[in-house]
Amino acid sequence: MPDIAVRIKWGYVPGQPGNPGGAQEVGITPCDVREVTDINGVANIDGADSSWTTASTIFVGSNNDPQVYFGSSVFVAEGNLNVTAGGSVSAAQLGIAGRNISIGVVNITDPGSTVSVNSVALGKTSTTTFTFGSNATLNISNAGLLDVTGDVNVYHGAINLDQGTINAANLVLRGAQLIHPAGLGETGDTAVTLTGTGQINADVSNLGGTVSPGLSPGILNIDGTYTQAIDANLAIEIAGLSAGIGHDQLAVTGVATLDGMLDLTILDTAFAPTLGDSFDILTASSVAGAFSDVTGTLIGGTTRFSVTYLADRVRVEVVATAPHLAGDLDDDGFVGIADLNLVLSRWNQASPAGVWSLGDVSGDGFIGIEDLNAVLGNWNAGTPPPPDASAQVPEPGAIVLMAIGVGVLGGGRRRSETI
Ligand SMILES: [Ca+2]
Ligand SMILES: [Ca+2]
Repeated sequence: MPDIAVRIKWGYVPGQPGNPGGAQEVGITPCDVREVTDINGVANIDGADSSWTTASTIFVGSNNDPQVYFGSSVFVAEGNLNVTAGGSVSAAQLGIAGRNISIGVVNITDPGSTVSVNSVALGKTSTTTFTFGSNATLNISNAGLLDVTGDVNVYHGAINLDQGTINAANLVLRGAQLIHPAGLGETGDTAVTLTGTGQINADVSNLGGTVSPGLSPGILNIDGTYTQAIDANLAIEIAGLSAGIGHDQLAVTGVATLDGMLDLTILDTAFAPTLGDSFDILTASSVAGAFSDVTGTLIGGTTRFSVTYLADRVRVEVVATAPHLAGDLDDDGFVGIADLNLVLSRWNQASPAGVWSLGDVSGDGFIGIEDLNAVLGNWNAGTPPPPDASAQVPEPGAIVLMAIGVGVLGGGRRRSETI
């Protein structure tokens, strides 16, 4: 008979008023409590001799109540479920932050720590709506295990893996595919992310979220298929040549079916991609489809990332291109305020040498006056983007004043740095 080590403060448990024998909830306010502004609950399942077993659903944060209370009736329900040092939880389902404005955090960490359920939902449990203002987080680390016989659905929220494992039939990132609950008149927040390193034994469908392998850079393994839809995003960081250490990789054992966005980011100031470098950012048994949009492809004045779809992988290669419009650092075909802001936003910082998209036009691994002059020296060149998509262009006089001011500042710092 395992010990039970559950601590719930201000939550309510089966048999208590408001929840007669219903689901076990961590950090839940009963629906008829309107005056309460903060309800917090914590359950710690700590140690190999600790377990929490229920035949019903565990809600962490708040459950799936269709009502939202505004004004004086707004409340925040925060729940935390921590499964550590070999503790185990078994339940029918796990719901995290299922109500608007609620916060739910589940941590599963250490070898032997396991949460076993039939299904998991982050955000509202509906296929067409999502919670807004809620914060559903599932962290699985250090060999922790989420063992699901059915599906994991992320309607809104984040799954963070740090050498953790998820077993499931399907893991579905919904996010941007969802619409706001009808009639509430609020703008929804659709952020859905799957981040980190570890093992997912499931078919993964990224319908409207962002998959970010690695904790700067790393490999995320999927034993199953990976399907990315038009509204979804794969974020890949590049800081070196080897997968896992130098750059992110999504390693899929099944078929990868691709659409949507690939977002490339050069990360490390010590690494600048050079002509001929290549990076296998996704591996699979086979690759179908292609990303509909790729961002972050500009490297230098004559080099770019090019995406190649091979039979069993997606490879990003550094290729030569015709000379790029001088000073167009953000690669929109126009030299203007966006490019100036890019230089100023990284002013006086180290940079991968010669990476235009990070501001280093001069190739000295530093964002400074030479880079500013490269932008100003070709100001207004190219074709301006549509007016509704562009920022205000400052008066010429303001540009001169700005350049003078930054020039004095930049020159001074640059000199002091080289002494
Ligand atoms: Ca530009
Ligand atoms: Ca520079």
